[in-house]
Amino acid sequence: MKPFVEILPEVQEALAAGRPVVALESTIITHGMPAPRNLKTARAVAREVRAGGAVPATIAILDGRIRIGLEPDELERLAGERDVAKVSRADLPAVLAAGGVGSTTVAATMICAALAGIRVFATGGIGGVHRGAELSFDVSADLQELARTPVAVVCAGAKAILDLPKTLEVLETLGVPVIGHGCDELPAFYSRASGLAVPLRRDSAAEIATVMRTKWDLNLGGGLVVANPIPAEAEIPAAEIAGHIDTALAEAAAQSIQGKEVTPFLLARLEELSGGASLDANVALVLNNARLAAEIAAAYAAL
Ligand code: PSU
Ligand code: MN
Repeated sequence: MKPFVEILPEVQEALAAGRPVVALESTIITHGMPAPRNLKTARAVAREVRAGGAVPATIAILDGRIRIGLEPDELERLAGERDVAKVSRADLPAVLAAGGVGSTTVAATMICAALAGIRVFATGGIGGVHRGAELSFDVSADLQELARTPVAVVCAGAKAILDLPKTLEVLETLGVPVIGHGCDELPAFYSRASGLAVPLRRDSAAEIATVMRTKWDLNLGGGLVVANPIPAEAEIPAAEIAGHIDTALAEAAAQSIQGKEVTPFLLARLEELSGGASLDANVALVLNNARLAAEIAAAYAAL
């Protein structure tokens, strides 16, 4: 593993001492948000993790190496670079072999976090089952990864552009615990509620850490979804964003957008259609998830 993985000394020291570390993904930086907001947000998310008493470890691929934790100039480089490969499980070996640069999705970030021994990861929203998946078969590799890699992913639910009932069904099939943090309904990314019951509810970081610990002590392997609703003051009511989502989906279909491009296309169109409101909400929910992830990492480290 060694030649492929480089861990920032600060992160390595924290891991060796059993101090809390939170993994952060990089696809949200390169494909999820436009510059310069992406870099600003990435820095703010890392600060939020530190404020919560954990060490942030942004994960990406630079010059053919998996990097666990980035120096400030490296984060800036990644955020400013164009045509960065979006790297999921399937892409990891080829990008590393070619010595390339890549940003890691939820799936790939989970893989890299687990390699480094990091158990908690914060993002915006996980990928899931796309609407129309019964015809397109478009199901994010994030779901399979949650079934196999032992990392807790703190998110605001699955992205609202997806088919949330089907996403929940697949997570159940795959044996992935979905824990609502202080909520009875699955959060719907931009909105706090989805009308769908969340399978489990826990109200504190300590209780969530105990579920994680128990799952892994049982040798069940795999990850967990910790679904954390967007703060009330930042949410976009579901009815308000629904029309924009339909419009963006229709445009994606008309333009035959496929594969990896689907999610970035939809997020970018939603931002335009909502006059920037979806981006503001996305930033707010990621920061909120970073705060909770730091708390969970601290609670897990204390067990
Ligand atoms: N969360 C966000 N914005 C994003 C993503 C998550 O707030 O852009 C990224 C994550 O990297 C996730 C990916 O893994 O979107 C899902 O892509 P796909 O649907 O192609 O699997
Ligand atoms: Mn897909």
